[in-house]
Amino acid sequence: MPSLPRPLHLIGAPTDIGAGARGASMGPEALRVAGLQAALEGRGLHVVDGGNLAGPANPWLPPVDGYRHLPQVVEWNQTVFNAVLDALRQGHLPILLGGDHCLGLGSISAVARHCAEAGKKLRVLWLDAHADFNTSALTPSGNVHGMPVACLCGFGPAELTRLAQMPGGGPALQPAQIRQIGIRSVDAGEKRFVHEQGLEVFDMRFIDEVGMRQTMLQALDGLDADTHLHVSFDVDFLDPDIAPGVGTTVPGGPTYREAQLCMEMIADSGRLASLDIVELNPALDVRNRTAVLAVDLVESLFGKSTLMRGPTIPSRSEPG
Ligand code: 6HN
Ligand code: MN
Ligand code: MN
Ligand code: MN
Repeated sequence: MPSLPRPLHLIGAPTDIGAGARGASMGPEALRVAGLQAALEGRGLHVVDGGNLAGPANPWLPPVDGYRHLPQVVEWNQTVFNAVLDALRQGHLPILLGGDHCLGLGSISAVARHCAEAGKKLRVLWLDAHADFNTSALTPSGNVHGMPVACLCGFGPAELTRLAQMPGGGPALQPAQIRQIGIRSVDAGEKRFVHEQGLEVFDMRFIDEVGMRQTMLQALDGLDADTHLHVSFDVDFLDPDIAPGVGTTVPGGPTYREAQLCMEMIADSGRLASLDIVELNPALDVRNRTAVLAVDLVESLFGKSTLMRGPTIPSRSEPG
């Protein structure tokens, strides 16, 4: 049974502090220009745009001890953490407009903290071409946008792994709470670490073989009324043919229809309670088309479908 619609709260985080290319700092404005708020309001939802957060500029420096811009990454994530936690405590559904994917750390740390306070279970869907499971020892780049999942699981610098301040001092997430979908680029050391930690990865090979529908049934399996579902949507999840406006394109991603089905099935679960839209890079886009596509997909994520009522598909809605 879907929960009552709560106000959506847009939080802009205009930075590319963790990325390997400049430009994701323009993401929030590109999503606004593409009509995000009006599209969601068109679905009958109440949308509050809280504007943009502020933080340090990008000094564009090489890595120090395996991290690029760690002090600035910490500052941005602390600010995102505070804003997302505020929105959740107001009963709003936060939508983080990135910004690069290092901000998933602050956002999901806040969600984990909120779930701990509210006694809710947490499931995270990580839609991405990349596993983002590097550490300072494994990273080929030093870019922290390749590390947020590892940091959320407790593998990273204390300033980042302790952001959530979880009861008992543990990490924000356990690998068992995460489902990664669309993965097709994992670095060599990162791959070993993903296996070691037992992350559940629905990679493109899996999606090719079983299809997006079966993939999503598995990724969403076990959600109940006490589960908070967080979606971290890295726009490079999408095939670069339809979504060129990202810094780290990887060929062979989900098609338009596969991505729509993914979003529609998440909407059908009725559990979506927080969202990141990250890695959109307008400097690399073509006439804002990737932002327009992201808005289209987010509409589906919030329940837009082609027909009011389609023919019945066996076991389309899972019992429970
Ligand atoms: N993203 N695995 C590469 C790295 O530098 O660690 C790419 C990471 C991309 C991160 O797209 O959010
Ligand atoms: Mn990512
Ligand atoms: Mn990515
Ligand atoms: Mn749509």
